[in-house]
Amino acid sequence: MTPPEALIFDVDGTLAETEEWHRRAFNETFQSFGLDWAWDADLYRQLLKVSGGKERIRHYAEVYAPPGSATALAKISALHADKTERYAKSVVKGEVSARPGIKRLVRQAHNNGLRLGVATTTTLCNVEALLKAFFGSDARHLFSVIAAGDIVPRKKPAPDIYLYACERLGLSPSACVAVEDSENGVLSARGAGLAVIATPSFYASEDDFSGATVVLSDLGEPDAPYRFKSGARIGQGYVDVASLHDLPRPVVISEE
Ligand code: XBP
Ligand code: MG
Repeated sequence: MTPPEALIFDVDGTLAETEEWHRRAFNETFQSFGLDWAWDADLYRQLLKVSGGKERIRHYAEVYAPPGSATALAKISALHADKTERYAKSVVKGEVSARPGIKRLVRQAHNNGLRLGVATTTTLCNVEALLKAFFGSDARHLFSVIAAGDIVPRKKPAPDIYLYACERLGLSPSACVAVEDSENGVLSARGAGLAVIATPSFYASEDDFSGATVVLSDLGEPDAPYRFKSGARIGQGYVDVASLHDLPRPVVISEE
């Protein structure tokens, strides 16, 4: 099989279990704005069906209609900016750790000439902070494209962010492999025509991953193998560049 030319990573849940830090930051913001709102883990799992922090606040205010909703709806941008600042501070302090295999695969892929990209719903400065925390000053050289947040009008599960990332890389989606952690992410990548390695995150553990090419507990490490869940066989306990060659990729039917 032809090896892929690029790997495109989702951020939240994929590079790290960031959603717990997002949830805490949302709750701190609500308190500081005088809103008597508290998103516990069960509620947050439901709210994560809506991609994007601003969209999630709006959804909660409109659908759950808790006290203070009208005020919150009028202040979504300010609430979200405050939450973003709080979240980024946690990342900068080094509180968030990379999931197994992420740092190893990113560096190995780059050293082997694969292009690297990011396709995420989260805000750009969150991504920059996380990549800097994980890869230091190398981050800007490792990733050729960072597609984030509001750069496309429709967020995941729409395919737009992956189509945008592939276009910026100058590659066909069939030449790229996505790494994702959630059903919305898999639907987005698959809808754009990429093969998908899914590593379900804590909050997405009950999601439907049937659209993924392979589902693994994580990317694995040589001394800490992944648990295989379903789909194509890839690697011997950990995903590396050589094992990507075996990953089945969607067939492109060209229009004559
Ligand atoms: C996951 C999301 C994000 C984060 C919060 O993004 O839906 O909205 O929960 O980020 P992905 P913002 O898995 O695509 O990385 O508040 O910055 O939107
Ligand atoms: Mg994700």
